[in-house]
Amino acid sequence: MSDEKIYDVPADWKAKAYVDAAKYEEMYARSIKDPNGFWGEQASRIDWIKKPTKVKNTTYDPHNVSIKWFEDGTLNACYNCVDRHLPKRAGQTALIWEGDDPKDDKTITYKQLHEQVQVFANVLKARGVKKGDRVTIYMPMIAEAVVSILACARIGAVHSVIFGGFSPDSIAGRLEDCKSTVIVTADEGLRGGRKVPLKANVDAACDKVGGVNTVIVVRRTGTAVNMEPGRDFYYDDLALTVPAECPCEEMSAEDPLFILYTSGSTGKPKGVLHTTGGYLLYASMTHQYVFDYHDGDVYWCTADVGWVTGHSYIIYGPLSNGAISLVFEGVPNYPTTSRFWEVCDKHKVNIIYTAPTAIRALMQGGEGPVKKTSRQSLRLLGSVGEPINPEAWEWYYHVVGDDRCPIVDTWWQTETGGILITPLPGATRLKPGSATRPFFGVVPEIVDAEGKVLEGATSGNLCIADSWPGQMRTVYGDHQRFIDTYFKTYPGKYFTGDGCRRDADGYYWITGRVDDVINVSGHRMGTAEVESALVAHAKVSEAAVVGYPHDIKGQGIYAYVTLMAGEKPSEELRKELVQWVRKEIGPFAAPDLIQFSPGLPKTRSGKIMRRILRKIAEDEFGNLGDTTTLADPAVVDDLINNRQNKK
Ligand code: 6R9
Repeated sequence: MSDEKIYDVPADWKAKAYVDAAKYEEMYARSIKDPNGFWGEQASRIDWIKKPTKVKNTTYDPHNVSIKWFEDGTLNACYNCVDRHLPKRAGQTALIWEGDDPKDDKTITYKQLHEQVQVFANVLKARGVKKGDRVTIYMPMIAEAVVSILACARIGAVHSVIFGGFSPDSIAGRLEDCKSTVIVTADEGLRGGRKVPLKANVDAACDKVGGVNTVIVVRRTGTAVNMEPGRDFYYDDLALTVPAECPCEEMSAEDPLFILYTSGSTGKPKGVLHTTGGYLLYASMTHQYVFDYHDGDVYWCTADVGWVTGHSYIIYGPLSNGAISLVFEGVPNYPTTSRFWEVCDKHKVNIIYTAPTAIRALMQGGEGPVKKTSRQSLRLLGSVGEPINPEAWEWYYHVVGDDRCPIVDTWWQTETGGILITPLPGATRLKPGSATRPFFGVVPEIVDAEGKVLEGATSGNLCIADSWPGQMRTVYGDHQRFIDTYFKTYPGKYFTGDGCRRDADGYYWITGRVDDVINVSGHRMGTAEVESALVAHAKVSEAAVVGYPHDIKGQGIYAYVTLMAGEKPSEELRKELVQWVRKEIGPFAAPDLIQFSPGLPKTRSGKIMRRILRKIAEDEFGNLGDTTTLADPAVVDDLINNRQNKK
């Protein structure tokens, strides 16, 4: 078993990292034994307006889940990411922006960031935004995305960032849920040489929901877009009309910082709510220790700011640490598949943090496009978003890292705010494919289906026994849904939705979701969302969606579709349905395979048996388990005979 393959901590890492193996054990033990003492001390890593005297006040009691950290402290997150660095590093680069076109780049110092954020904050204020108001941000990967997010934090507005790949319908649903009246967007985005009609998507979303009174448009491509008089304003016009200075709002540690929508097994995406103090402290601390970030290091997280990884590890973690954070507008294979490594050489990147799906896609192009670049500046490689298969891990390690750079495979979720299970590069021996050990303060537990805690080497469902500062506080506007989703399955514990194995060395191996969430190229979505998009099509009567193993995407989307009476399956209809889902949710949710099936396997009470559909999609139909409870067992033969070819 590949369990036995172990990479030792390199000697130079042991010597110079913040934490070596002995220190990890000592700090971890302390963090568990005395969370109040441990986190109380850590609180001083951020600047408070009023220092907290209380540390942890949390309960997972399913009748009354309540999570508060540092509740009597006050602070401002933007101040921590920008203003507090000015005395020492006003002239230091805060952001390196690398455009989609390799000829486009710029740097922004902390002083410039300070100036730009204040102007943006004043623009928001001038449009009536106040503390506690929700501001929706639908932006490409340009510096103004970061600036607008920090501007919200500065004035105490709650940002809700929507990934630029989402459709007008998805934007509309999120606008409606958080009732935001102000949207920040750009005329168009630019990715891989292609234009993304961001403003047009916002217009279409606004046509579906009322209530938006301001759309602020940053010029990216300069193309002419529809501008609704009285509602739509170009950012650069508004910026000319406001003062240069804007003070930071004093926020309570438990005041909301942002909402980020994420998919679960049922229903509409949930508005995951993060608050200010605990989140910021946790993002900052994990960024420093997991990436062993030292002053002057050039750090690059390739995620989009529309996902939690962008929030915590492009913006709040690195900037609170005074880091140099690279923001990349493009994609790994444009103009060529050497792009990632060329960016590393161009900006002398020391730490790169990316997703297994990108690694697997680049692997297909072989070593050539990597080896023609130097990559000498790289010291540490990171992975996030989905399990990294050992083959991809080894390729990342040997081909990209030239056997020189440790890999930190970081497991966490939108809900967790920051990294929970991860190696620390100076402390942890690495096993390819394992996220290894818990971060400070984190107590993973593996439970069986009945909730019994399993000890030692075992596998089951992954829970976390107690709270950590970066944890989400509620589902926006629906605390009961928060409780039902995360604290009811295994009362008294936070249930992650992931399956997990622990080996004899106490290493954790995340095996993927055990609920109806799929992870396609690191994009998390509920199968129910894709199903409801499909059944919204006039010709579809019923749909069931499952994931299946996909060489590059990790999981692909397999849809079983039953048509309305009288409709005939055809290639055209297949294409039409794929286009339909792209339009309804976004391009990343388009089914890879559609199987037209006259019926779906259902129990006599009418429940679709997804277990069977999953097995057929995985080509494991020799082993379907018990099918005797099916209303019509003959359906299964038809499904097997007409299954879609993966190649
Ligand atoms: C940060 C992020 C969360 C889900 C999570 C799990 C999967 C993330 C992983 C990983 C194995 C890792 N996941 N990191 N699985 N190893 N290192 O991705 O948040 O988009 O909310 O997704 O992603 O299944 O439950 P999010």
